[in-house]
Amino acid sequence: MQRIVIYVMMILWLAACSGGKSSKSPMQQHRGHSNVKGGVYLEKQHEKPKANSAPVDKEKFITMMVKKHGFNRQQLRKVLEQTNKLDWVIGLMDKQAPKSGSSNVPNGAWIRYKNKFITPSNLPKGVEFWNKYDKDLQRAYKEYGVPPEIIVGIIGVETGWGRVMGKTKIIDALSTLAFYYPRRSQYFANELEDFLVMCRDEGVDPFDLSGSFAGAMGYGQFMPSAFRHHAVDFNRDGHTDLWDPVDAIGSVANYFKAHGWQRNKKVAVVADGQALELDTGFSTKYPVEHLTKAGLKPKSSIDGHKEVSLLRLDMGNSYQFWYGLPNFYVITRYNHSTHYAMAVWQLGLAVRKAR
Ligand SMILES: [Ca+2]
Repeated sequence: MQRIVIYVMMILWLAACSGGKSSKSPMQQHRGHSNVKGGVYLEKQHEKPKANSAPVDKEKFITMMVKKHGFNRQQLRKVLEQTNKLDWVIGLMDKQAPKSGSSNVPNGAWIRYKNKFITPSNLPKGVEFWNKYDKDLQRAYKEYGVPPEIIVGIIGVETGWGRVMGKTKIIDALSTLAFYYPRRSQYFANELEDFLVMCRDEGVDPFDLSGSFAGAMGYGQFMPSAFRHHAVDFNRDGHTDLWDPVDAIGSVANYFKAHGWQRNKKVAVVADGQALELDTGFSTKYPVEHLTKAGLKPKSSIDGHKEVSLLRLDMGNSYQFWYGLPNFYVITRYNHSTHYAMAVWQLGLAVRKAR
């Protein structure tokens, strides 16, 4: 995952040495330590695998891990035997069923959502985070093209800049959902797979890591598959650690770049006018002239785009329409929601303004 040539690493490593680090992340505290009964590390074992693996079955999952990743069968079985089935996690998952269609009468849904994040008491916390990690944010902007306000916005919405990173043992959450939640068991079995590989490769006891009830980890709440594909060792200490704010900053930036973020391009542009008859949302696509005919006009340049998505924010007494540009869509790759993406962006801009 590290794509930086050696001399850059050395320069950055030297730069990092002058910085000084305060508290240890869970990964740093627990690296090389095991609290699994019987002293279990997830070591490799060379064993001939069986064919026909089906990860939703625990034994078949273990066989797959042995075959695909060289895990030690006995150790992995022991690890999974020590996990707890969390029925409340299944309950919460069921509550997150897909939402029904939105109403056509404004009731302030966007205002309520936004007010969870963009508040007078929250902004100084964002300013503090930004100031503390400004150098790293600038470096992420330089390397990945993703500006500080987007990274600050994501980490702010996800965890309040590291204040709320989740207290559920990730291995309990993921094994519960992988083996006891039929609706999405394959998805979570894949996440459990990536989680166990991460723990082994990073030398961390899987029972030492906590996160969200769905298994999201660290400052940016990466799922294990996002760790595997997009996490980077941004402070160049040889470990990729989502509980380290600097690694999290680089990882979020890398995630955005991989999903098509365009450097120095706009995110969305607010419009004059109303178009209540049109479908809205981050995945809609309209030729710009179609929206003009419908009565909308962007309040500033839309960077020459011929097609945009149409976003609608419920302001309480009325709707506000926005032209969504490709970078807005990229934010929704983190969480598939117009409200989410708009809150990330606007929170980041509000923190920038408050600095
Ligand atoms: Ca690191």
